[in-house]
Amino acid sequence: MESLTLTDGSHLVVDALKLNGIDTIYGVAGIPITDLARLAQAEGLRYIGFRHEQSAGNAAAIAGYLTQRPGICLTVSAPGFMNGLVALANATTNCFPMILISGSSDRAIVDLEQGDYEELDQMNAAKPYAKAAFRINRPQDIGIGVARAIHAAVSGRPGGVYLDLTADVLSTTLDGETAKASLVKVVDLAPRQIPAPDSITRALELLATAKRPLIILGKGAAYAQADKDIRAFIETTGIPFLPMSMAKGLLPDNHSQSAAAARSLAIGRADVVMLIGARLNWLLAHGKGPLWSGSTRYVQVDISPTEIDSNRPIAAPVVGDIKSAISAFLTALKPNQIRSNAEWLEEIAQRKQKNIQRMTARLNADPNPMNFFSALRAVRAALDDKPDVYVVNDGANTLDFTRNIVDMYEPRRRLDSGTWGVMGISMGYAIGAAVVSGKRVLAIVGDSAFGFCGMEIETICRYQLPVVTLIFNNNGIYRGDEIGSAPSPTGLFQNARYDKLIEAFGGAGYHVTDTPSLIKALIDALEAGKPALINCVIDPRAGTESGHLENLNPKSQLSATA
Ligand code: ADP
Ligand code: TPW
Ligand code: MG
Repeated sequence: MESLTLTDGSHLVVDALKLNGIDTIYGVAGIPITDLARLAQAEGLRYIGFRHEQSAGNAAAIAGYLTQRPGICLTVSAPGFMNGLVALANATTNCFPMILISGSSDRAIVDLEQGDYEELDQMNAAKPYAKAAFRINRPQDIGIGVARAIHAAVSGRPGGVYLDLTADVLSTTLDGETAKASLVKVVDLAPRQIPAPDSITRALELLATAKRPLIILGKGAAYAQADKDIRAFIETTGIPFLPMSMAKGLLPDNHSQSAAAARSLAIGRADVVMLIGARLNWLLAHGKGPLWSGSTRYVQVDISPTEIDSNRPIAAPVVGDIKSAISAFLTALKPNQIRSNAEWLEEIAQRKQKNIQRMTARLNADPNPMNFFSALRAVRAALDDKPDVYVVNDGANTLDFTRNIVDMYEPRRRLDSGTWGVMGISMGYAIGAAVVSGKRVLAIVGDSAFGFCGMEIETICRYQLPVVTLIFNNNGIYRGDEIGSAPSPTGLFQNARYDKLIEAFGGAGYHVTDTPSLIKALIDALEAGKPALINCVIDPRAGTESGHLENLNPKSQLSATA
């Protein structure tokens, strides 16, 4: 008698991921997914084991952003799942495709709340924070469940998807033939969404009436990988552009049409603004208030129809995927339909020149101790001939100053705290970017921001990833405070030697206090392409509370010490 080959749920999950071209898993092992992780590795998937699920999830999310395929994060039940959930919610908020896969405890016990090991109704806990959440209860449903999760993560507006695998499903066996037949290869991962032709005409007509048009590029535009067409549209129309933080480098920051160094003027004076993959959320002051002229009319290109009219009325919505939309714009654009306005470009150029001069003076000063300007002068110098280095950025003042001072020249090279302004993404994003690209990463992080994920330097050393972490160490959240009788709410350990931490794992630690040493440390570390941590001493008085967001910081009218 011919013996039946048997397989089980864990094998099927690995087969289903492989069949769909997924080659990496980011996770933390334990009951009930240890064997699944081992098996994945044995079957040729790359498994990156982290110290905390939040960083594993952040790595998966940024991998999804960079590759247009869902990044996979694997966690254990209840607490492991909850640790990963912050990253899942952050991915959804930022429109990054990822799938959080967690093992879960016995359904019968969980549903009656009988107190199982790591008991939690994970699927329902995930729902409010995910684009979709599914549970697989039978091994024969693994194929369809994985396919559905992949589609949900990547199609339309990308986001985080939760996939619950019960311990039972992972260990249940079924015969090889049935199992094989149950697998599903996803067809057309992210179907094109071609915008209606009349929406394109309407938008072009509005742009043609503009005296002072402006294009704002968001991370949706960077995600879409339509780099050439976006550049062609901007250069053909001559419209100035402004990149949102993670869209920096989509066109090089030194492009003559970049209005980045004249941001307030460009936004305040523009009469028609074309948003491409950028939301009118808090990062653009909701399109209201003193930054805006009040009479601005908008074109908005976005894949999500419900994004339109979310904050301001949109005169010309273009709903579709950016790649198809920009290609449609280029086809429909008539010669000279939109002609660049020399006066408008000149107005921007003059403001740019003035601001750049002011910035240059600040960058060239040599205060002792260093401030953010003199430290970032070193970063600029070190990155000058290395446009392919990924720059990850996490912190408050550290984030604001780096964004404004460090130019980017290639698309999708800048990865940062994003839509939520969340601290602690840096080590996960740095690992994800290094794993996906094999390229060097420079993570520029505040000392507080580093603390949320710092243990992942062990992960970086264990996998020998080319990640250089640069900590702007000003002894605190926003800045360092004088030590009083008790540590202040925003103060951190004074003069901490973060560089010694990485030495515990064989990485290179640097402790620098002046600009020339910082340039040298950065060049050495980046050229070595090995794990390194540069502890850069910044004047504790240099930062401002809440960075550039002082207006969002409610202050008590009563003195705390009264
Ligand atoms: P930023 O923070 O850079 O301003 P946001 O995250 O606010 O960018 O906006 C990104 C927008 O891009 C979201 O509204 C999302 O729906 C949209 N988007 C993401 N991918 C695509 C795509 N491929 N085509 C069209 N729109 C997209
Ligand atoms: C998950 C609140 C915003 S910025 C910040 C915190 C704690 C730290 C800023 O200090 P850092 O940078 O990193 O040293 P710098 O250069 O200004 O000194 N918890 C989460 N997210 C946020 N945003 C906070 C708390 C916060
Ligand atoms: Mg700090």
